[in-house]
Amino acid sequence: MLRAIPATLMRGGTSKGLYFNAADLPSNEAARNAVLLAAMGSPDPRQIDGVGGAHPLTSKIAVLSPSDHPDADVDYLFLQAAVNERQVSNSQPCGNILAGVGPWAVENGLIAALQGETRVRIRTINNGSLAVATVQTPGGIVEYEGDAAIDGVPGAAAPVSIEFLDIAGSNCGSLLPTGNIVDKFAGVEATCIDNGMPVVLLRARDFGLTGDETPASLEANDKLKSQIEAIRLEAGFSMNLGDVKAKTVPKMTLVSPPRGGGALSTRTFIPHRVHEAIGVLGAVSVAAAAALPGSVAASVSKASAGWRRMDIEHPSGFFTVDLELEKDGEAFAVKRCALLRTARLLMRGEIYIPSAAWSAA
Ligand code: NQM
Repeated sequence: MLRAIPATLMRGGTSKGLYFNAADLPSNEAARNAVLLAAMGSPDPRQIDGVGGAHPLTSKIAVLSPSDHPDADVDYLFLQAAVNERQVSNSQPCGNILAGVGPWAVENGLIAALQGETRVRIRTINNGSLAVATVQTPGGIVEYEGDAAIDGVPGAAAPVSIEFLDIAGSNCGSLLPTGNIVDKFAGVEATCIDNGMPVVLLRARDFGLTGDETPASLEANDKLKSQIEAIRLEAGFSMNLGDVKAKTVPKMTLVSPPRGGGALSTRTFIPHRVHEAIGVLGAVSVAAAAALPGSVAASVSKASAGWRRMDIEHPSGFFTVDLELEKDGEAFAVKRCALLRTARLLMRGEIYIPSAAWSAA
């Protein structure tokens, strides 16, 4: 018999996924993953037997619970369900799905709403980092409608502002995990950075590209994809991530000079499909790299360490990051990172899971 589990379908930033209360999922990891794959309809290129949208950006999951951390209200575990493989990965955080966590936490009683705005302190379990999301709560009720617009999402919605605390090195141990501002993999110069997301920055022109190719044309370029994957596998070891073959990090970002007045232009492999925009923490990491003198990103960027706000260009517009770096001896440290997202409640109810998934453990 099908089994019903409470779940919420939400758009978080430019991604979409299911939000669960951890207590409603099996505690055994293998059984939990089987349930989540069944919920999304994976593995299947169309995810026809589930609610996944047949793309990694719409096959995402948030597992939420009250936090026992003194500086957090909510614990957020991000899980990426692969579309075509029987795989659920906790190897990366996700700042887009994070945008829905604050509203979900208020609506599900994990934190009491204040009049006007409610600040929700969130710990991302994947890497232990902390963030504060400010949710609009006029009259003590979450307001999803508003006039904030983000590129990659049609229309406008209520703003969810997010401030990240202490994210530099949260996945790899340090902002520049290889200890170098530039490395060489397979003869190609790269900057490896972790300001919330492990990212390898490569110059588009080093692959014979202009950098304004569409995601579809990059995805159709098999030679490019295998070159980039070879670099990714090598960089994974240098970034303290080990063998990344089955991991969704590091992300691979091709950078080129800005076209529309931003700091630089990007195309990001996440890591096999190409992002239609750019991930949140991906953008924050790219922004930090662009501000670091000598990096691959800085070599094509108009930004400098003094910039406080950076528009990162991506295939569907701009991603604005507020960033403050401070000089720490010869190196730079990240002092502040903040940005604007929106989120939308799409559906709340129960997702029906075949019994075989529950007994998968
Ligand atoms: O970088 C896509 C997304 C993401 C991750 C990915 C994200 C982030 O757009 O914080 O948001 O890079 O897998 O959801």
